[in-house]
Amino acid sequence: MVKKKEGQLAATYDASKIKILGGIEAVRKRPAMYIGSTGKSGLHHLIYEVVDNSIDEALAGHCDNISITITKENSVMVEDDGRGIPFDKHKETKRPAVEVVLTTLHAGGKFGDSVYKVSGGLHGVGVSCVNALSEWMEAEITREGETYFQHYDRGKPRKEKLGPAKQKDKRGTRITFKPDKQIFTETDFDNKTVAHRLRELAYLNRGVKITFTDEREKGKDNHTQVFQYEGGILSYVDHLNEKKDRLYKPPIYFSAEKEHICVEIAMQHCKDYYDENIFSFVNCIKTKEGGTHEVGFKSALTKAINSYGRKNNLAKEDESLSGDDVREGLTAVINLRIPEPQFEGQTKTKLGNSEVKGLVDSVVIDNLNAYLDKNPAVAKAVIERALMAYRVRQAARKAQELERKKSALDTALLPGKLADCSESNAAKCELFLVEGDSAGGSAKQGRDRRFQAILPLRGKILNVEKARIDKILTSNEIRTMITAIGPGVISGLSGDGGKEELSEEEFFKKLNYHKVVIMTDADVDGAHIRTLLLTFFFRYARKLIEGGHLYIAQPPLFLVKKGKSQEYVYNEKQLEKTMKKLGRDGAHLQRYKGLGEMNPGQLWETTMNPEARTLLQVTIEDAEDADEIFKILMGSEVEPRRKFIQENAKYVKNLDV
Ligand code: 0RA
Repeated sequence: MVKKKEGQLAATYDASKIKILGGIEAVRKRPAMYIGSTGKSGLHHLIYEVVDNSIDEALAGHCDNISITITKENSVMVEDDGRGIPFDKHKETKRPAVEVVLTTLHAGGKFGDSVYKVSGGLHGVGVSCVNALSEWMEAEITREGETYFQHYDRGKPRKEKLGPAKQKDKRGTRITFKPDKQIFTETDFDNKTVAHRLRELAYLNRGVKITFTDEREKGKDNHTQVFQYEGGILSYVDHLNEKKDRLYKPPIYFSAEKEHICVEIAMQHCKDYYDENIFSFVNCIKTKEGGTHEVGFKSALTKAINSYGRKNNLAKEDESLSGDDVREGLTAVINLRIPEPQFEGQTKTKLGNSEVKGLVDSVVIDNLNAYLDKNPAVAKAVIERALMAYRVRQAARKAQELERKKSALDTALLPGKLADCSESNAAKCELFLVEGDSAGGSAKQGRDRRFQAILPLRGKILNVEKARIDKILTSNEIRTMITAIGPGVISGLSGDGGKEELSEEEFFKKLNYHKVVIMTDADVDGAHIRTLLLTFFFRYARKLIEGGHLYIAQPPLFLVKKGKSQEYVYNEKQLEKTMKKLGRDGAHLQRYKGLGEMNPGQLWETTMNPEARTLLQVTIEDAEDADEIFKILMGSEVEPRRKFIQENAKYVKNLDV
């Protein structure tokens, strides 16, 4: 018997408890199965999981404030002013309900009374998982004049305390936890990542006040950030388009509820901007891979605009606007709440529910028709903008057809400047995109011609952010490059990176080289060309990046010689080390400014030889962040652009290949 201390409840471990602990062991044994990874993304997932529960309480209308605090020791406190998780005795286990919630697998996912809970997929694994993966967790709940406290070690309840509440009318839930170093390879939270998600949640849940405090950032302006948006996703679109020239203000907004599904959409077209940015969410989860809600939205948008154009004689009978035309320059946020979402796709971020397509389609048609009828000036501007896109696209298509006819005669179709490799298996092949003819020459001589192909690029390629589609297609450098890599990989002529158009499998078949390596000089010009290439691939061949096929070569910055020994050095830090190792006296330092300064042998040895080189693999963090950065890069302000180019690390992570 456990002796019952004053103010403490006895912990009795009956059969059901053993089952519960079994659940926790399962989570600790295979954490990635529950939270995706044990790296940074899994770590952040812990916070989101806990915050989601408070968001649910807010959605149910019982809570207005949520605060999240990261402490100096990287523990996290999430507090809300909701009803408080009940702590009365659970019937079966005779334990406080909150303990059952925090220690039982999957009990957590359904303990709120909100119907919009996520079953499986990314979220909804339950706070019990967070508990299981934390060195410790503490819950403090105040409701009905009482405060209940419980401490857990690695998911196991240790001590608890029940007493009168300090403040009479106070209520709410506070969960504090410290991620377990035994589980996570990374335990430092990233301020920006967390802030980004919390801001997103605040946009998606109109009015909720989310206060984010990072105690590690004392004295800095991001120490405390408050996110609260009375306009919800309308404010979100406003924010996304902040720096752009808008076609109309404010954004178009509408919402509807049908068959327990809530649809909310905000959208706005921009003038001098040719891409489309559609961000969709289902139960606060970003559906990066799109799905039936996006399909419904897109088809309705095309229909509504075409029918308005015809009805009002704004477009000719034979001018049928395509989806790409009506979405050019569009920013839209789609926010869906649905009782039983089905998530599909590689990253489980594609909505699969088939009934949603027609539902969203009809909501958009009805609301957009009404909006356009009421706002003829906006309607006219939207149609004219789409017509312009239509005409440009027609012209581009014609140019492309002509081109195709011409090149049909030229069977090889390979650009003359390409020095191809002999290997025919694309999986083994590498294509180096090299800046300048002289470096291209060295690379051609230095390479292993069995599997390495070289394509020299002259000067700066087109700035794709500002150029229109017809120009992009007719740019020589881009065309040559597309032909070499495989014409079929370019699918994002709508500017969405080809999200819908090609399956993974089809894409692979069309790729002539499974590694495409950007090799530019280690100076500002080189960085600029690299950025231009990244922009191009991001916009028009995003799958190349997503599939991990795009790399950046790392040429050395210095050669240090002393006596008979010599060493290549790739960064300043390494230089420091090398100088220490070899000794400064009599050391000779050669700085490489360009690839052209190296002879073919050196280029092979330092930058191209798979045994010795370091390649940086290009990754996409997030389309929205990327959009932001490209805007800075290509925008008219020079200073932020220069700064970014100098830092230039956002898209690449270090990877030894
Ligand atoms: C179920 C019932 C009730 C509250 C909650 C769940 C609840 C859960 C969480 C998780 C984080 N914050 C929360 N706040 C509340 C209470 C039902 C009632 O009082 O009648």
